[in-house]
Amino acid sequence: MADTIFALSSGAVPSGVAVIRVSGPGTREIVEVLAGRVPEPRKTMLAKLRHPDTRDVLDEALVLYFEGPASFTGEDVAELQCHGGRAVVFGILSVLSGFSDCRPAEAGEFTRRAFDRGRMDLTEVEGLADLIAAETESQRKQAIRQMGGALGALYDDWRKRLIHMRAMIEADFDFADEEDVPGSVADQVWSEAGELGQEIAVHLERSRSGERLRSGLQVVLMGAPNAGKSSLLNAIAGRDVAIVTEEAGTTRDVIEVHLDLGGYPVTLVDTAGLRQTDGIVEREGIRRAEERGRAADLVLWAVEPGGVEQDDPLAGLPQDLRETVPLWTVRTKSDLETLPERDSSGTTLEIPCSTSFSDGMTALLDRLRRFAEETISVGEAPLATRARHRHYLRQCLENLETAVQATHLPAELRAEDLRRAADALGRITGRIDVEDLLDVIFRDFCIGK
Ligand SMILES: Nc1nc2c(ncn2[C@@H]2O[C@H](COP(=O)(O)OP(=O)(O)OP(=O)(O)O)[C@@H](O)[C@H]2O)c(=O)[nH]1
Ligand SMILES: [Mg+2]
Repeated sequence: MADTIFALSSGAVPSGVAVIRVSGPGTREIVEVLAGRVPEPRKTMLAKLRHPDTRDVLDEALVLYFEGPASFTGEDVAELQCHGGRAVVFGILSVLSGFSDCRPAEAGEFTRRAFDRGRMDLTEVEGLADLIAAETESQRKQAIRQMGGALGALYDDWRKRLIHMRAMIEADFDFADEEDVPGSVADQVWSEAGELGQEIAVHLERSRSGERLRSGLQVVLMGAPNAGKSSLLNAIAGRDVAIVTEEAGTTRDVIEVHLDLGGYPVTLVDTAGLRQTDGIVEREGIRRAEERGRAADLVLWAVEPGGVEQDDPLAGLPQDLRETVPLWTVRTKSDLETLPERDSSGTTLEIPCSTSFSDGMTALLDRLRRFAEETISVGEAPLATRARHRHYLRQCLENLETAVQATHLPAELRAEDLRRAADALGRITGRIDVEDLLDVIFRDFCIGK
């Protein structure tokens, strides 16, 4: 029999109210001993919680009881909503450890039990983790939809279609000798398989948006030393995050701030100025700067007045980065010079900007917000949100395409590829052997969830 587990499920104490959650076969008895009786399921009861031996009053609390399987974990669950004082909470937790087969929960263990009992599939579990981690409105929306099962339902539907197709193909080759089974059944199935492949390909194409929304857009400030990158970061963050001096080569570490731009999550990254140098620390800073730049969704290339030769405003930026990452040139310190009208035939968007005037800053932030919106806006359709999803979607699609294209192969082999495609989807929702994955997924949770 499983242990009964318990944990403080609300945030750090002291707090006004603290919620202690208990789940497992011993829950009923524990509530009875502590509160005197077990409330009707799902009805709140105000009760004095007493020490099992001394009968001392530990606290007066609201007690909720959920009878399994109609509970979060699928087991009997109780929630003790007590006062959030340190001594109250730790007193109750220590009394709970005294019950036999009752122990503190591990991180994510309540949710793990919900998954093991089929109350949630893996995408819903991940949605819940994302909801707890969500920092902006759009992240919250995406997480809540995924936690509600929209993504899992989509994959289940595709999986069922694949299983059905496979059954049709197998039926077709079982009866292939009989005259009155028209060969067009198979043709029909393969054309449906082709259509499903298209749907999955489109979904896969859009999965980057879902992932970016989950993790935030990476916008990296790069440029020559002293170009004004750190000043820009500080001005945008509205606080003094990075050190600013007139000395070239001030910043060496990579510095991040998390921004909420109109509900969209953006991580703005400040980096070391790029130049040839013998300093080991600075060289490492530059290496890291370029590495972050390569992984960026957008590079803001900072150029100060007279900072670079006019014929190549991007001088100093590695060639591969110029070609692969979207890039805007930010003309910093625009207060120091009246900028000449620029030829708009230039390849990058140019934004004049000064941390001494708010005008350019507002325009820059506005453009960033629009960029975020265009890159990661959430439509109505559920999006894949993790590299894990993308991995199995790709696997599914490859198998499906192999099945559809292998017209020269016997139907048995093609049906086998359909099975593999369906299995790949089953791994996303956790319907199929994912044991090795589970620890990784649940480890991300906090204790008490
Ligand atoms: N006038 C004016 N000076 C600025 C502006 N932004 C930055 N500066 C000055 O430019 C100098 C360098 O600024 P930083 O923000 O440290 O430049 P950086 O690009 O981070 O430099 P490194 O970290 O050395 O690569 C400092 O003396 C700032 O005060 C601006 O908008 N107007
Ligand atoms: Mg700096």
